[in-house]
Amino acid sequence: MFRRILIANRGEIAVRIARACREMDIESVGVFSDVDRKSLHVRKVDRAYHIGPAQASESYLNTEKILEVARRSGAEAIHPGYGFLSENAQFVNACQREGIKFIGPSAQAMEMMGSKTRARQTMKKAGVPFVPGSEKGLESLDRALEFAEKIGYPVMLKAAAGGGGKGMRQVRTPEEMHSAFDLTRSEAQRAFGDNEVYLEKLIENPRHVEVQIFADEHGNVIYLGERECSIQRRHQKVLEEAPSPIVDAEMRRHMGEVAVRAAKVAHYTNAGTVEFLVDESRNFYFLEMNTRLQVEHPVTELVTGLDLVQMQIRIAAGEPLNLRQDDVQIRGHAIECRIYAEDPDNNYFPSPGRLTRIIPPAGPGIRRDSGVYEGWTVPIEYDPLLAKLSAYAPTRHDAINRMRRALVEYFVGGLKTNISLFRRILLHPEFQAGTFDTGFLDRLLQEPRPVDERTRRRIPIAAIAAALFAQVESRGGPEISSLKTSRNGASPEMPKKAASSWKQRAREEALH
Ligand code: MV4
Repeated sequence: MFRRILIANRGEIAVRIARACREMDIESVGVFSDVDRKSLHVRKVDRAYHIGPAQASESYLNTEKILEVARRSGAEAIHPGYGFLSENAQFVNACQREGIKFIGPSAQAMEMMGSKTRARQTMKKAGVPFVPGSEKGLESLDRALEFAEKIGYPVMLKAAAGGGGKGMRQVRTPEEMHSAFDLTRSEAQRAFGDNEVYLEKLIENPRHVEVQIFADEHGNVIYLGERECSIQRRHQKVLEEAPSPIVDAEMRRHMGEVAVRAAKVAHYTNAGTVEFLVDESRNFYFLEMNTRLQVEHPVTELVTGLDLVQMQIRIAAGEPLNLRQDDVQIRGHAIECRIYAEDPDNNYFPSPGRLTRIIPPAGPGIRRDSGVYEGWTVPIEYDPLLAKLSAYAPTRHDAINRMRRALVEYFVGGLKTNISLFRRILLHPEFQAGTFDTGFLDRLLQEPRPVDERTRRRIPIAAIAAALFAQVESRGGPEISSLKTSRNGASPEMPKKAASSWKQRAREEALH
């Protein structure tokens, strides 16, 4: 087993990996940029190294700096987390040249999955169902028109180097194809440095269901069930659950076996996720494979009882999987909410700032994977994910109610969060029935925001309290001003007018 692992990431996922390391008695080495000097992950690792300015290209994406820290710290392996260098095949090769183990798949498997056309050709060989369309790139508009005619409109034009929703476009008529072809091609060139595009039949109102697989370096591959990820917006997942409400035991086995076949044909190793689109008749199609540990891995951990990060580390160290497919059991139901510093009144725009107060939920069946702490300032430079809140219960119904309870308990002060959005999702009849698709959240956000009766009654009270607070604060009352100075670390000032401070105090008491 490794003695020391470098965590090439930040925030909640770096904290998550440090936790696995500590449980395995492995030393963890962290890295941080200028704005992450006081980040939670820096406090959770055994030691941490400064790697440069906030801009990711100069720090978390800087291969040379990361490898230099690995050498200097004596780390034997690197865990990339998600994002940043996690799906960079060149980085995997660079690690190998340095004799440092990359905790993830090989560069070859990563490259193959990075090209959607190569992945489709491989899946075809393995008999994995994928969305009907072209397996090769389309070099000209004429070929695209010809092919679209063959599979029938509407179609989806996609960049071969794309993924996660980038570089794709619906095309509903031959007329639309003319502009769409050139646009998608030049977008792909700009975004990925590769203008290869291909066609797929458009699946209308699909669901996004993904299967977690694990492959060791001895040819053993298992699946750990699926995650339902259709609650998303602009290709950013917002809420995930396991198992999927539309997948029964038979479909689970079928999808799982297909996912294992996909991994085997790609000579895949370590943790991977096979993404499927599910159509309205519950047919499923291979979409792409994510070659990393995913944000939403906790829901799989909750329903399987396994530690996915520990499994990744064991596999990277050359150990065989210590469980067979028959040992994997899906038990209960888990839901994860991604708590972001976002402003619901400003189209969920990032709302970073100082966290003046955090009162976290806890109690039965609640798990919180947080990357922040009270008093810390959320930097504007990165994804403003504060925490992932997960609820686990025997049934989906219980998990929904447990999550609702936890969200009521959760208090985050100092910045805006998307917590209120989850109340709406969890109470929505379509969500509760489990009949939603990938368009659900956009439709929900079109609806006017409901104000429930309890909130409505509190609006005048809140307005009066806010007016009084503003009044007290503008007068620089002693209670408030001493709070302010002590917060800044200076010694509190003595109240200037002792007599009026009693009046002030009395008014504040009355407010309670
Ligand atoms: C599709 C599709 C419909 N038909 N492909 C979006 C993310 C990328 N991984 C693939 N995506 C889609 N591909 C065909 N042939 C619809 C989507 C899609 C989607 C997929 C998964 C989750 C959310 C989505 C939201 C919009 C579109």
